Amino acid sequence: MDQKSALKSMPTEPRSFGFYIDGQWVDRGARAKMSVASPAHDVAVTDITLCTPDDVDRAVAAARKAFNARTWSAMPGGERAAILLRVADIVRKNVDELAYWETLETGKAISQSYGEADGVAGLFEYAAGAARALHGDTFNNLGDKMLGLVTREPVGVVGVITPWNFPLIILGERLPFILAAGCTVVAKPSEFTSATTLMMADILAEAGVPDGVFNVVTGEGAVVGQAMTEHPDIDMVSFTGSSRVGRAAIHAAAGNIKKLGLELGGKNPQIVYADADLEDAADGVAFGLAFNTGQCCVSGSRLLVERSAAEEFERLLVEKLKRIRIGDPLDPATQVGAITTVKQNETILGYIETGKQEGAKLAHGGGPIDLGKGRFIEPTLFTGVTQDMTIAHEEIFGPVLSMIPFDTMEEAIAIANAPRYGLAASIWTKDLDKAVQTARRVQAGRVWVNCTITGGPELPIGGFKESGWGREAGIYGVEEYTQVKSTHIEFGKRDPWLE
Ligand code: TXE
Repeated sequence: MDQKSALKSMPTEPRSFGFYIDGQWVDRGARAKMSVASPAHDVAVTDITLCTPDDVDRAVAAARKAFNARTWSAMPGGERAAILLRVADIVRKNVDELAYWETLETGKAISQSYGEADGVAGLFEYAAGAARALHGDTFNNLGDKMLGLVTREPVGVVGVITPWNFPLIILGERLPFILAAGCTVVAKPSEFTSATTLMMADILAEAGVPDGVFNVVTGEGAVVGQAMTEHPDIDMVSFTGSSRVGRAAIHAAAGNIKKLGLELGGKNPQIVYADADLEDAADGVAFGLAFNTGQCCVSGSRLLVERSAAEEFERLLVEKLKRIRIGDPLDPATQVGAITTVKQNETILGYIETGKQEGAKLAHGGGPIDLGKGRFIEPTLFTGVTQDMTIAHEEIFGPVLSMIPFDTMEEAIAIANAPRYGLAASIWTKDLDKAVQTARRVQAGRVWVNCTITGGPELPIGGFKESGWGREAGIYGVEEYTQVKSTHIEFGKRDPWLE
């Protein structure tokens, strides 16, 4: 039995982490700590330091010192690329450890954690190429006397605030690109899932990332995250999380007019036309709903089905939902694990109650699953959902799907675009016209046709409307962490202004 197929045991005692500033692990000292329990086992697995605003100051000072020293920002792209490739290599060597701790803290299926750790290696490899490819522009059309240069410079010190649903991969979609651009970083993972971000500090150091380039502070959002979004010496914050905190970050960033990247909520439609391969579509919709227990910003949480196929599709989907393997996330056969936080568990069950009270019909699921320990929720399908119902437009962030029938493409697009969010959309049809026309008109940063929640580092990530600002990954993702400078160079004798 290889490591991937063995059911790993629980740690015998919680793993204690300090935090990481200027290439040094900082002891917890007198600071308070927080114990994190595995959502699937109710066993304490990690101890996290609750950093203070002073710790944030020290981390920012280290990142600023490293940025100003220019050891990283002025390093040739090729050399930065070599280091980022080494990071990818070391991530691959540590994939077992990373996947294990990711699953212990988030409750997600270990097979998924392996995929995500491997994905992070791929993101570093792609960003290594981008570090070499990043370039500006030249204007040679300004006449013989003038040459125009457009250069890109790293934006400076970047704060990265990440949520608990994908601690490793969300960091992986940002950090390699920020480093490729030549910036330095202060990262703050969610207080519920800090382990893998802290583990990345050792991996980056081993790969040769200079001290001070990557720093990690841990602790509560309202203290540590808030201190970062307000900090006068952080040039840009990349925030991924709730729209509520995203909005607060916009206000906090006003102090020094810092640049913001925001990836916020979603209420993503799965649009199924009657001519789709309904078996494939049902499988994809089940995956889009249940992947990461629906705690996913791009979850397909609304099902828009053409009315003529609605009955047949509901039957196919319910049959698929019954077959999802939910259970101990450390079991390699498990497809869907636990709900990460106590609060999120209550939120999801609350929305299920609201759906029932507002008159939606429960076609499948609708409650917790009792496995004797941990927090698990059945994949849940509501039919008879109308646009005015809460479950039709609010982000639930759990395995709850609202089915809404439509008659025409116009109507499907109108329903798809109704919520205030615009993160992702999936379209299922064999008709090229419908696929492309719908894809062009749906308001979403990511569109999938006959697939869902897939992709690689090449394509950018981000949202329309209240789903956020800016783009991560792809070449756009590196450019996001640069600022553009225009330089005019005049040749020869100046035409005098004064006679
Ligand atoms: O997110 P928070 P929560 C949505 C989802 C979920 C809801 C609440 O709907 O039910 O948000 O989740 C840090 N200044 N998403 O409350 O609080 C916090 O420590 C700066 C969507 O857990 O937004 C963590 O590191 N930072 C989403 C991060 O922000 C602050 C992912 C996210 O936590 C802060 C997660 C503050 N004042 C939740 N307060 C997605 N789109 O992927 C907290 N934080």
